[in-house]
Formats: sequence, C-alpha cells, structure tokens
Amino acid sequence: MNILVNPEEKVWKKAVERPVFKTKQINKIVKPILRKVKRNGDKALIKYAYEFDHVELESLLVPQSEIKAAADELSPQLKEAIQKAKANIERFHQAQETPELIEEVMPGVVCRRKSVAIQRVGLYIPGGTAPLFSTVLMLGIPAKIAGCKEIVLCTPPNVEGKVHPAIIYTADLIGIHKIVKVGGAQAVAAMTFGTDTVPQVDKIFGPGNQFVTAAKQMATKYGVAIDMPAGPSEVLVYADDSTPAEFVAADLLSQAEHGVDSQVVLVTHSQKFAKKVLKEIDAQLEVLPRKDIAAKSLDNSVAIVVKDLQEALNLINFYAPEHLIISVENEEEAVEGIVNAGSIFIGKYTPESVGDYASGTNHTLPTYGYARNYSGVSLDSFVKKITYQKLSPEGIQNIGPTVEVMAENELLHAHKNAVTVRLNSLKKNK
Ligand code: HSO
Ligand code: ZN
Repeated sequence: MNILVNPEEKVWKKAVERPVFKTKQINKIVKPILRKVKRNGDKALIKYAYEFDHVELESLLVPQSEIKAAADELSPQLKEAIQKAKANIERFHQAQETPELIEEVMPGVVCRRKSVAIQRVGLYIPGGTAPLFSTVLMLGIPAKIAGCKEIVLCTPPNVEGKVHPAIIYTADLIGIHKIVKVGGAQAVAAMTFGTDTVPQVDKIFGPGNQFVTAAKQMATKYGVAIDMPAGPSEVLVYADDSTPAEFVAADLLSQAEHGVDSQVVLVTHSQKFAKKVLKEIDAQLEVLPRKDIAAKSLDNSVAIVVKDLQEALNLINFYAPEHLIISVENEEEAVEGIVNAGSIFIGKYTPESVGDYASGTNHTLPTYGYARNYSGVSLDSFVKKITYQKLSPEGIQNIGPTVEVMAENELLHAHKNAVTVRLNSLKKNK
C-alpha cells in the first residue's frame, strides 16, 4: 500500500482505480452455462456441481433432515449472536415500511400508491472461502418483511455435498426452507429460467464472484431484475489522529481480507499518521489467518494525504465508496458533505464490521463507484410500488378537458376520444 501526498485532482482517477475485470472472457464462459441450464435444467446443475464443485449430487435440495440437524452443529454462542443480529436487522428494515399513499389531487380524482412485494425472489449466497451466513440475514429478512411469496436460496455445496450449517440454520430461522445446492453462474441461470428444483424468480439478489456477476447481468436480458451491479468489496477510511492508528488499520484489513480483488483506501491529513497506520497494518496482518488474501488486496490499495476537509470530501465523493468510515475530529461537517457512499460509519467506535453483521443496516451495498447512482439493498428492493387512480363523474369532468387538449396537441385522437365519449355521456344523462 503506497502513500500519495497531496496528489493533484487530475491524478485521482488513476490513484483510486479499482481492479479491472476481463468481462469478455468471463462472458464467454458464462453464456453457454445459461444456455445449458435453460435446456437441461436440474441435469445441467448436477453436471456443473460435479465439474465445478467436485461433488456428485443425488439431489439438489437441502433435505429436511439436514435443516433439522443444522442447529445442533452450531455453538450456543453463535446461535445467540445470529438471533441478536436478526433482531436488529429486522427492526431497522421493518421501520423502512412506508404507509400507503392516498391523495385526492382535485375533486373526484383520487391517486394512490402502494408497495406490493415482488412475488418470487432468489437469494444467492456465495460459498468459497467464507460461509457468508450474515448475507442470509441481510437478504432474507427484508424479503420476509416485504411479503415475497416465494423465496429460494441458492448456495454452492462443499466437496462433501453439504451446505455450511450456519447458512442452513440462519435460513431456517428466518423462514426460508427452500435451500438449493447450486452455486456460480449456473445458480443464477436456474433462477432465471427455472428448473424442476429451482423456481423461476422475478429478481435475483446477492454477491458473488465474477461469474455470478456476469450471469446476473445476463439474466436482466430475460426479464429478471437484479439487486445491483456488484463488484469486490471496498472501504474508504477517512481518519485523523483523533483515532488510534490501530483502529484504522484494523478497519482497512477487515475489508482487505474479503478477497484478493478488494480495495481499501485511507484518506487523511498527515503523512505521519498515514505512516503510522501502515506500520500498524503490517503488524496486524502478520497474525491474520487470511493474511495472503489481505496482503494481495493491499496491493490494490492506497493511502492519500489531502490538505483539508474540502479536498477530502471531494476525493471521497469522487471515489463513491461502498463503505465509508469517517473518524475525524469534526465528523459532523464531514458526514454532511458526503453525497456518494453506500453506507457511512461514523466515529471511532463504529467499525464497518458492525454493519457487516449486526447493527441493523444492510451490508449488500453498491461497489465499484455505483454508490453514485444506486442505493444498497433495503426493504424497497423487495417491493415495487403500484399506483392507482379512480375518477368519479365529477373527476372526469374536472380533468377531462385538460387531457383532451393535451392529447389533441400530441396528435393522438384516440386518446382524446377516450375522454370525450365519457364527457358526452355525462352531458346526455344530465
Ligand atoms: N463487507 C461485506 C459483507 C460481509 N462482511 C459479510 C462480512 N461478512 C460486503 O459488504
Ligand atoms: Zn465485510
């Protein structure tokens, strides 16, 4: 991790460039997977499990017996922690419910808007090097609160053909009982087209590797929505020496350990402090079990020394981090100046980890600069808003002439006529 001191604005782009993806090659691999799953359904999924996960599966569904057994495989402490996190996440997402809106915009013209659950959703939980059971909470809880009718969870099996018990336990706890042992692009394909085991869904959620991400992007061509374009995890820490360097280093490493392509950025006001943090990183890295992964992602990472608060804000808003930790003396001013970030962690006692697991906010957030134009997952992600309108005879008489004039001037006479026939009928019946 290098330190850049007061880089000019024109070099920011290069300084905080995210790792690039070879999308062309990835797409070449993913496209036939979609095609084969569409054609051969479960058979293709079983074949891919053998090919990619090195396991011979007889059945794709996690059986009831395994769901029942999962709880016994976890320590009481872990179960209690999952339950506490669940309570906070439920509370914060429940509070996001918006009341139905009804407005009589003019006499006799009533407009209404109501949130209605997306009926069928698919949650993808990656396997790989870390069993992300916290993501089951982050996706499953809002899906349940929204009232989604069908929720399927897809996750890759391990070499024994098993799913991590914490993933099963968490899913069961929040009431998701359809857990399918399928991972990668083939899981996304299955949820897009439907197979005997995997229901076709309306929207797919969840993080994943580059193959999963590419498949999700392709799914949108078949009328399936996705939560957001996803990339590797990232954090930007804006800190000054009011925060111990030890805290800052730990926060940076907590994201660096996600994957070799993760990126972490430190923004600060003094080179001395940046050096102190880097020294701390070296010390803490040494004892991390995922040291190799974190070390690689630190190569994609940078510390930037800026001259003042305004420059820090400009740089942060330019980068648009997925996670932003603000731990400086005048934190309020800094926080108010942020317009591009997925989720913000304020003050020295707020590590990003709390949001990753248990504070209540969602950890599925826009990466790769998409915080400029996307929100993280929330209750809103699992609903669509239907609008309604109902006009009384008085209502059509009030708004009708306006619509007639507009339609006529758009040269759309059938539109105008739909109003005129009604106005005429009301005149006749008078
Ligand atoms: N920081 C990750 C979420 C996560 N962290 C899950 C730990 N477990 C993506 O924002
Ligand atoms: Zn994390």
